[in-house]
Amino acid sequence: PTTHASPAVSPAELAAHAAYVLRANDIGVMTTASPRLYPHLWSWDAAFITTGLAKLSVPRAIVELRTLLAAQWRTGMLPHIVFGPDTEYFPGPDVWRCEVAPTAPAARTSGICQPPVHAIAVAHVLDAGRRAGGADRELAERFVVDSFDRWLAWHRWLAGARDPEGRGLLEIHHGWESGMDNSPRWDDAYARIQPPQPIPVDRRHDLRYVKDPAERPSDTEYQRYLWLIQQMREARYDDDAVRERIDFRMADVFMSAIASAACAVLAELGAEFGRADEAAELNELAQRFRDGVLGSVSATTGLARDQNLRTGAWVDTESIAGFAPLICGADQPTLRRQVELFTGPRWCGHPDLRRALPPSVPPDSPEFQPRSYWRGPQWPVMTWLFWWALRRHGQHAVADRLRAEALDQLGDLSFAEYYQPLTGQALGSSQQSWTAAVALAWLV
Ligand code: 2M8
Repeated sequence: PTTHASPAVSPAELAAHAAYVLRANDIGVMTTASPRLYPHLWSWDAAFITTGLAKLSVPRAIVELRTLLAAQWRTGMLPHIVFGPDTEYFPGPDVWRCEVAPTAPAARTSGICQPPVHAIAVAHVLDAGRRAGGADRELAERFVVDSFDRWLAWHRWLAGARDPEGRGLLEIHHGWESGMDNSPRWDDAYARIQPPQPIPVDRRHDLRYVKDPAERPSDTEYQRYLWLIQQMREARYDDDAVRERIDFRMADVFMSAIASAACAVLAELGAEFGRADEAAELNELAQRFRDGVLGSVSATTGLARDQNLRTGAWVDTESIAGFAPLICGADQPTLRRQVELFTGPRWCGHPDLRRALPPSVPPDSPEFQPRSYWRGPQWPVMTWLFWWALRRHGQHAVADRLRAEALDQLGDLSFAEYYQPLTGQALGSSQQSWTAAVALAWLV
């Protein structure tokens, strides 16, 4: 197959282009996830975007997080989408109709959440503020103090509403909550869902902007996505009622690992800013989620697993989520085995890969589809998250290699949403904000 080489661009040039993308996608108090495909603020995108923005302007980075916080639900939930002034997108506010929920905020939002990477972004803002010094430092420190209780409420909501029995694994009620919408991780659970009546999907907005439908989820998948929204809406987005009646209840191991890491980071901030009790509580949560993740690891494959809470079955489908222990940290033997697998010939070291970066599904897996979204492509934002976590757990050599390969991938200057892993072709949306943001986070 043709491989797509990146022209040699200097780090300064790459950073300048990335900054341009973020500025171009800035519509005032939010940075759209991408210019046309995703013209609103997405929760975990906003966090990654903030780590990049912090390198350009600490005040602007804080604005991004404040916009998200202003849309926090009264329960503590941070919604997965905060809609901007332009309503073009499907499903938009008219489908979610969150006003049926007494706990919804004044802002127009979706009624589900996404992985809680935000505390990691807050730490990056603080770090950038301190590096810059002066007014930026003051602003960043004040932001941590002012917003601490909001992040705490978010983490407490996750623990209470999504892990009520304290098992250490967070449950999700929609594949969109995982951020890995059509990952084969969810295939079996979705296959069991039969909407009682046909649901029209003729308003699909994504297919107007991604030309090859094979790069996006199918209509059948969208029908199930919409059916779940309908179930949540009928339960008025009440956490207990949704948990009882929703057809999709999955313990998401990757989200749990992110929650563990984020609780640990927020605990560090709490300890530093005089919130010792809350820091202790957060450290306990970090440990609880880490235990949950490590308890899911298959002795046979060495990969962490999701669990279907409707059937009790563990999901053995291979995906990048299997490396959740690298995100939350693990005991030495587990960490060693995970690093070996991650860098080995089925994953980053697969001989057919254009670049040694983690594919969302490994090429030898029967579910692998190299052009389809979360079913195979490489995602620069995921590479960044693994890079950040690997460094945190002392795996500097592996992290350095990821960074070098990823910067080479980004040298095509398309800032693609995802890349075909065998050829290196840019896919999905171009000018994707979180892709530009991680370039800045790496370079500046
Ligand atoms: C993708 O998800 C949205 C739905 O939330 C979509 O396909 O319309 C996912 O990649 C998700 O992780 C991401 O946050 C979002 C915006 O980049 O796009």
